[in-house]
Amino acid sequence: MIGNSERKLALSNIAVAYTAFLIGTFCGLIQVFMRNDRLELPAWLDYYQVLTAHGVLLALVYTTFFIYGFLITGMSKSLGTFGPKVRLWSWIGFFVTLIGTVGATIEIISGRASVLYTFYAPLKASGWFYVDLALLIIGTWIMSFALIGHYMQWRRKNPGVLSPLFAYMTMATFALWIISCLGVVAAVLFQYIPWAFGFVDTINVELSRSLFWYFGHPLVYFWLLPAYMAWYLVIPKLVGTKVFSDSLARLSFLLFILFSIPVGFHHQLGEPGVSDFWKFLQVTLTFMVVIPTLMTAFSLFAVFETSGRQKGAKGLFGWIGKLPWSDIRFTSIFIAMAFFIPGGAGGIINASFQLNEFIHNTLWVVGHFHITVGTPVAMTFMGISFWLIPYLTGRTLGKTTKKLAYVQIASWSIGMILMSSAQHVLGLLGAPRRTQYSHYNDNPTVLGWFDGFFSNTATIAIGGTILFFSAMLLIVIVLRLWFVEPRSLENDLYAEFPIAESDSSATPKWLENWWIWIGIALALIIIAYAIPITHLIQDAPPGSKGFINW
Ligand code: HAS
Repeated sequence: MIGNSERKLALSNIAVAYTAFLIGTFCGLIQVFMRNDRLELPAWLDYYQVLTAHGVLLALVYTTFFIYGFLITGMSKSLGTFGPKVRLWSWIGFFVTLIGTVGATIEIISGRASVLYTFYAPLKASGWFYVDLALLIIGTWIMSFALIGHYMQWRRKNPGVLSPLFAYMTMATFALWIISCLGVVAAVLFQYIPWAFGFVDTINVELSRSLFWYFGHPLVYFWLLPAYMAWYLVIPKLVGTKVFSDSLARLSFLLFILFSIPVGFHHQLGEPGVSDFWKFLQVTLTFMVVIPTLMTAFSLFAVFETSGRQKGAKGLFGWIGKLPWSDIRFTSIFIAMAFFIPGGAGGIINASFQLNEFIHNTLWVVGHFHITVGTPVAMTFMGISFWLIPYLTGRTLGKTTKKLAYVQIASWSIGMILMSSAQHVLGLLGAPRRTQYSHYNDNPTVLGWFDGFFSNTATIAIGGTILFFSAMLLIVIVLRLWFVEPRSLENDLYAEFPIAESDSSATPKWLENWWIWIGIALALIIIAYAIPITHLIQDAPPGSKGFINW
């Protein structure tokens, strides 16, 4: 069992995560009905307010706090109890992140920051919203540096030894997070805050978006990598085998540090101000990110097959029947992984220069992120919650809760298939995103969008409602695991932290020489960004005044 302070810290992070999840999913329910013109909100609440709350609370707040809850537990489990300094700074980081989160949420709910989670200029929020965002990021940095300190202490005590895989992956995730946040921190401190408080009149819009996406794309891998940690480390344990290859796992995380940052322009392919060459270069690097992803898929299939064959599976696919389907911790994460196959394929379509013209700013992209962050990542976090909360509260996952968990995972999958398929199809037909419902004066083409099996108003609403039901079920499960379930007994399967063995005896030591990898990452970032960012500053068009929609 981990130290008491770490336990409380991890539980505090998870509590904030699920509070954000509760409010965020409720906003999602309101949204599906509004988008279908089936719901009229009271005068004090509008669509963009709800959409901003939904995006920020689920994509940023739920994920971030859950990730820290998971990583704090895993770091304590794999490297030992935190020292007093690490403990103190982790708590300080937690509170700073929390203050930023609460402040930003108040600004959004009070209608002073209806700028969506990408807070694109020239839409302008109140200055305090940006201050709160800065606090949120600084808080996560403090927590990250506290854990980095814990890791460094361990390395000092164990010279020349490779760190446990969980700790290594955590460090790679933080390297990615800290480097990528530099872009958004620069934009918030030097562009948004002076502009929103009226110290300057205008903002360089394209520069602010480029700095945002410098951060925004690695952000999606900051969500994904902790899910990958569960895929690499928890899944082999649950199927009764080892990590397929320690060096492959480490290398794939390193490749994410290298290739996930210098690629932000693939979110701006339709925007002026950046020449085709730089967009092309970053699109090429985007495709490099697919390599560690496919290495992960390969390694997982190898784990499944090895475990199946050990249990006597025959034939090409006999191993499928040998997987532990009656273990919800496994089944939930397996389904999450399966969703990443169409999710990732959609990403490759998005990143293809010409196809991006077709899908950019349509509902297709909304469909894409619901089957990437909304399922592979979120459902992996749900699967982790089924054992992490019992592990931290000292309770067990009882029979009734286990049944509820199966219903929850099944309903999330069905709801997501319905809603995201409808969003993909509607996007292909031309339905825009980031806009409130519009019937475009009943234009026949627009009405035709809603004639299909998937692409009709009912599908999104039914899918969204099932998702909301599933989300509420998850809250019930979380509460049961926290307060209601019986205390776990010794050797209780559902109250352990499952980490598979990883044989690092043949792993090259240079894989843990962070300076080399961070150096290469910075070199790639300079190659991909230095010249276009200089152009955006030197040849900047007149800046834009802010637009306030409240
Ligand atoms: Fe994306 C837009 C490109 C992955 C999230 N993406 C977004 C947005 C979000 C998001 C939130 O190039 C919207 C941002 C906004 O508001 O404007 N995305 C990619 C590419 C990948 C990718 C190339 N995205 C993600 C992940 C996300 C995420 C992961 C969240 C966690 N995305 C884009 C582009 C845009 C974009 C453009 C901008 C669109 C526009 O114009 O606005 C790649 O990383 C994907 C690689 C993945 C694969 C899949 C491998 C499969 C695996 C599963 C193995 C399964 C097993 C289970 C073993 C190639 C690893 C077996 C199961 C059985 C059933 C057998």
